Amino acid sequence: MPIAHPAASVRLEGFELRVLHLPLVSPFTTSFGTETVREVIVVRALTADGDGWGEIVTQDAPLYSSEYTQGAWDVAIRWLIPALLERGTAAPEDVAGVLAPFVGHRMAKAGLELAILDAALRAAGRPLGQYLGAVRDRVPSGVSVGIQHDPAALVEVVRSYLDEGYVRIKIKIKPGRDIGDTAAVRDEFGAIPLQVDANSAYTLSDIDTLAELDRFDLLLIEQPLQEDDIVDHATLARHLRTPVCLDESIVSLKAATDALALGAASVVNIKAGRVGGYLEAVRVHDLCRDAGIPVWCGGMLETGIGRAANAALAALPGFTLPGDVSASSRFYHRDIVTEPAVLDDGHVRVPTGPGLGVTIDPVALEAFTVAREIVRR
Ligand code: OSB
Ligand code: MG
Repeated sequence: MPIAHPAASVRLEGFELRVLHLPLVSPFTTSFGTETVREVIVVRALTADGDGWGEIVTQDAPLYSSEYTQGAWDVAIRWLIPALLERGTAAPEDVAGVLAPFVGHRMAKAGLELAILDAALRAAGRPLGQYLGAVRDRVPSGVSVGIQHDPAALVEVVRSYLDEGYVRIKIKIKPGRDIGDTAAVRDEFGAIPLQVDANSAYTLSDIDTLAELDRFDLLLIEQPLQEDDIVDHATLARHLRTPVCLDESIVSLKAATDALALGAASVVNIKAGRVGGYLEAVRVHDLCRDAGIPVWCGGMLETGIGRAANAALAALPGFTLPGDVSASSRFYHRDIVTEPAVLDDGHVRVPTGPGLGVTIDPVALEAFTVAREIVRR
């Protein structure tokens, strides 16, 4: 369902942007590289109705998507924030339209929209989950496991997450680290809910290798081919028994519509940053729900800000598969909110306080800040 009750406008006074460097508890390796520190942009909307917080989920380098920290920082300060401040007063539902003339930069737009959404909902005393249409008070928690030194090491890392209670395991794969890694996890743990994520590391010429994954009864294979390979994903899907799920390719409601029409995905990963905001994410959810396509909530190693918002989103009725909504401790020793997401019986709670329902820890925020800028009207 579309947003049932729109939020009231807030009177924008400015935005504070910060680049944060958060050390990861362990390196995170995907087909596109290894991260040891999470670089992320935190947004604070300064309004006459109170502050709101958002997160721009870009990474330092444009390897997962074309967006990256310095690009998002520049476009936000040079173009997006001035357009919003020029307007002066904005409801969360207005933000995408105000920013629509600027092509792309969806993660930057999403972070600004979230900050305005948080400010508006806090002012109205409304929780984000309720606003988005959440139907659950907690969401099943999956974990995304990076590529390890070897399959034996992967098995031990997976074991520790299963022991913590995660209800679904996703392992990253790449050419040469696919069949062996998947077999090792399947052989060790039997019929656990298991899926793989290739982050665009393959081409259609790898179809025989990808078909070998069919024997592992995976929940899905996520984004085997490149972002704009919609037709090739449809071709691949016809040759695999494993359901094909798209992540990188689903950059908007339109992209999702086209992918479903072509049969390129039988499952969709929804990330608010990738589609330009939580409101567009709800629209993708609604589309997939109407089409009978299961969705799940992806992650971008969010801080407590984005993690709270993801838990709210993942509580919508079409999110029928466990998402990458892990406990904060899966990535961080110390979060920037005072109530980091925790794992309880394999689930993460949907915050119930106004807006995001989390409180920023100003000391932690300051400790991780490496750059800060304020833009006022
Ligand atoms: O492909 O889902 C992905 C992290 C960064 C960029 C892309 C991806 C990921 C993850 C981590 O898999 C998911 C999480 O935040 O738990
Ligand atoms: Mg992915």
